[in-house]
Amino acid sequence: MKTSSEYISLEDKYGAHNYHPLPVVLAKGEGVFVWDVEGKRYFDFLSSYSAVNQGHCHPKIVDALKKQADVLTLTSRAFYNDTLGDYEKYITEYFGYEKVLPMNTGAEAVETALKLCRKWSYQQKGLAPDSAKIIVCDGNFHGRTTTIISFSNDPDARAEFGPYTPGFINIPYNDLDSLKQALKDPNIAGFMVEPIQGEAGVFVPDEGYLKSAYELCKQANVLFIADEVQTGIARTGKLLAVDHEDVKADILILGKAISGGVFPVSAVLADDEIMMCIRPGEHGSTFGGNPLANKVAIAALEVVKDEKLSENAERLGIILRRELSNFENDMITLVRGKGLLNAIVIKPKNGKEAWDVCLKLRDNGLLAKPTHGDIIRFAPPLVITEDQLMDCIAIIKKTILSF
Ligand code: IF1
Repeated sequence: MKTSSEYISLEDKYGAHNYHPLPVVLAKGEGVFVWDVEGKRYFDFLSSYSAVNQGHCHPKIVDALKKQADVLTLTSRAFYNDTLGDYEKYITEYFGYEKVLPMNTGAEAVETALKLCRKWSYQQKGLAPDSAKIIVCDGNFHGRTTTIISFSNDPDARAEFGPYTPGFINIPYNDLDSLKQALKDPNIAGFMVEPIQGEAGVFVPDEGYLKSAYELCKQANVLFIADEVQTGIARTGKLLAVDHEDVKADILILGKAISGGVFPVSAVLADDEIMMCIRPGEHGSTFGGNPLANKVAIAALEVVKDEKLSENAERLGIILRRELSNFENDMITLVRGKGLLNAIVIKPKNGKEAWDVCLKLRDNGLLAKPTHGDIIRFAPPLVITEDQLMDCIAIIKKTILSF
């Protein structure tokens, strides 16, 4: 058994330096807890960026993986298999769409949605070839492919990866006038938006923004595309974040917790008029819709319902934001979020900033990570109990007061 620092050195020497992880080496996960190689236990307040909403190593989901792994793991889509049809029926009924296109990562699902939207605009809206434009928001994060970072305005995500894919229009987030303006362009095919901007720092748009944006798109015959990779699967206190405003996206993008963090699974859902624009041989993926993914996703989605994770996230999120908003201190300048997708903004003190707070939280048994310098995301697994949440709030308060 190596020490934490030995594991860190291995990654430093042999792994690409495309991340700057918090210095902690994890070896075990169960529910809301993770343990490091020295056996120290932590509350996981990142949930692998909202991929383990059901808690680490949920027994029902792991069991589904184990069972299928002994039978049939991959057929490719060159042949049918006895798990895909059942999964497709289950997930389309679960979210209320006619069809699903199964992929593996969130970025692949976003790319699929963009391609689908463009196809629809040529076949159904009648746009001239190669003229389709898709509106996106400043501060977006939709993944790391070259097309997706082409419309990012985060220099870290974008710099030196050019040349960039054309056909995208950026507008400010949470700004209906700019959307109205952009929709005057007759070549708009779609509007893709995160119902809450995660990476930007958990920006919750004004009440009614999503509903109004949806209606503006309808009037302009433009597809409303919801990227719920991070906000979906009960994270914000409803099954989908768009459910808070009774919006049904034309194209729904899911990932992360659709598998409970047990296996890479993503999905694009739409009704036939849109989904049937892609014909055999025009899109796909070796692992998309594989038997392991299908069984794991069914189990993970059943857990969301069986364990009432949306209700739990709604109720405990209110407690978390109330406790942190009422907490007298001079470092937390803002608390925001919805359900159990929350963030605090840290004002540096004596040269100590969000990163230092996260190091101290780690020492005190809670793992979180800063995003964009001064923002710390608080997103525990949705299986957390009220008592555990109160313990975490005590750790956060104790940590902040220690500066
Ligand atoms: C990283 C955070 C970043 C996403 C939304 C698509 C994807 C993501 C709304 C792509 C992925 C991950 C990627 C990971 C860190 C994390 C993240 F917002 F969740 F914190 F980066 F912004 N749509 N988000 O949030 O899904 O291809 O990763 O499966 O790249 O550093 P993916």
